[in-house]
Amino acid sequence: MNGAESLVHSLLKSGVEVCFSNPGTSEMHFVAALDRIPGMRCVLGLQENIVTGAADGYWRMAGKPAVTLLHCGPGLANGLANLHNARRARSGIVNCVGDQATYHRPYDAPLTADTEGFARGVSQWVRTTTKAADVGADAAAAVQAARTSPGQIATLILPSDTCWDEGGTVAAALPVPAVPQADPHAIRAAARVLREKKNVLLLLGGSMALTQAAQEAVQRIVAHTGCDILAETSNARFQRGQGRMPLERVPYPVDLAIQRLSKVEHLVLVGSKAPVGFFAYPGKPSKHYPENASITVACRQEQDALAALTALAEELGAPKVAIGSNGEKPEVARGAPSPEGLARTVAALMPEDAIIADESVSYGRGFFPATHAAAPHDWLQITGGAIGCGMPLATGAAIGGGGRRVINLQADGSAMYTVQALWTQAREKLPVTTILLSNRKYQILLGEYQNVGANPGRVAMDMMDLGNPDIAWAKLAQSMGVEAATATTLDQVADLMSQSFARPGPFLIELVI
Ligand SMILES: Cc1ncc(C[n+]2csc(CCOP(=O)(O)OP(=O)(O)O)c2C)c(N)n1
Repeated sequence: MNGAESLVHSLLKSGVEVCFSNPGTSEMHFVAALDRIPGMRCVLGLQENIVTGAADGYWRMAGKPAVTLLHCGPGLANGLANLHNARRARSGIVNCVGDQATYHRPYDAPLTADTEGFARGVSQWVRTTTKAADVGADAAAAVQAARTSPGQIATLILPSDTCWDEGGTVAAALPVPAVPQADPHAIRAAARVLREKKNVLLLLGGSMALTQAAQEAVQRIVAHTGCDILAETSNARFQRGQGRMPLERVPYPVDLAIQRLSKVEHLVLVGSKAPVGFFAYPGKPSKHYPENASITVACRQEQDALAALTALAEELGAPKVAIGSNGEKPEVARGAPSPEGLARTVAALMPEDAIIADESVSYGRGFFPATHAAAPHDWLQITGGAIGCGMPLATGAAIGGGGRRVINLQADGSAMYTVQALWTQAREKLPVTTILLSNRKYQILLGEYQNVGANPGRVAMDMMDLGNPDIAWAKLAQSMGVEAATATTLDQVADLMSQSFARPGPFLIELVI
């Protein structure tokens, strides 16, 4: 057995079943092993940022890591932005990066790079294997690292001779470390604040704190103490809709965030961080909560948020209460597109258990209020601010979601970073409906420009304009095998959404806004 075969067998033994890949020469033995050994679903992405973003989406829905197959330092580097987003989402991913053979590295051939250096900035675990006999054990260690709570990026660099040399040894799965529990003292301290103080904000972050089960405990705490409640601005996976709390998030715009948090005297954090601005702005504070607010960490990000929230509810003596109805499901909106109208239409039509992949950027700021009463669904956001995440995320979420419909709410500028993901959706026949928000500009940057106190002139305007030429979205999608149509009204979007939900494969609706 060669090293590459031991790699595939060991990954399978550790429960890894999907490989998102963009291979090169140094990975040919890995590719050959995947060809010979059944059991791994191999999905080709046409740029590495598709591969890494899809692995992120897969983890968020499947709760287990996929493996990525990447080519040398530059291939990994192409995937870094979405690995950055994945790290912020606390997703578990195993990256396998093929690299120069050990004995070839000293010759400094063109693709030789500081692969470990590239990996380190986004990975909690990095290892370069040096011989075939270690490949299996290193792969098992990488999976173990990826599965360590809350989810980690593990990058295994494989010089090509470690893959083609004989002597590969299959490794058994290593135990997944138990999710650490919150400190009982921290729970008691948080209970004291919630019981004794006023103007307390319970701030939730991370997928574990936003599951329906966690929200059931949150509902008890809120009903019993009357505390304020919010989720972080960006969340990896948020269970929403009927049966879940109508939770809002810390607003993104700095002034709105400061205003929303202005009365907070005590912050209790569960899987979250005290809110700060995405950026600094001249004359505005970095921290968006009052300077003298106290901070109590009830549960750290890697700790078991469900157990912590349940323990907190018990410590408070909060009786069990049901999560109430979120009201009537909205009706489909008609006429000219508006953010609220689109949100209502999506809420009206989304099938039960849909997955929303949200990279709607400026248009989607207010999508939450109008979608609380939708059918139960999962909402995935871009977590690290590196745009180009939505389409790959939707792709991976569709594979991890086991047939559930994915609705990708997708801003046009961000889409153009990773538009090739559509091709993967077509090839894999994935149930993804993309609603492409075609405003033909970098709208958010126009606002940001004004925030830093400047007025855009011709040159500045041109740098935020995506017209001239306009992107022909329907043709672009069709060229990659995705059915597509353009809508200019909400009535048309509603019709196209219904049509697409009735079909198995992907569909893109360009909504001109
Ligand atoms: C990787 C990366 N490159 C650049 C940026 C800067 N940036 C933030 S938003 C944005 C434009 C977004 O435009 P679009 O997706 O069309 O959304 P809109 O602002 O129109 O709502 C850019 C370029 C970024 N956040 N991440």
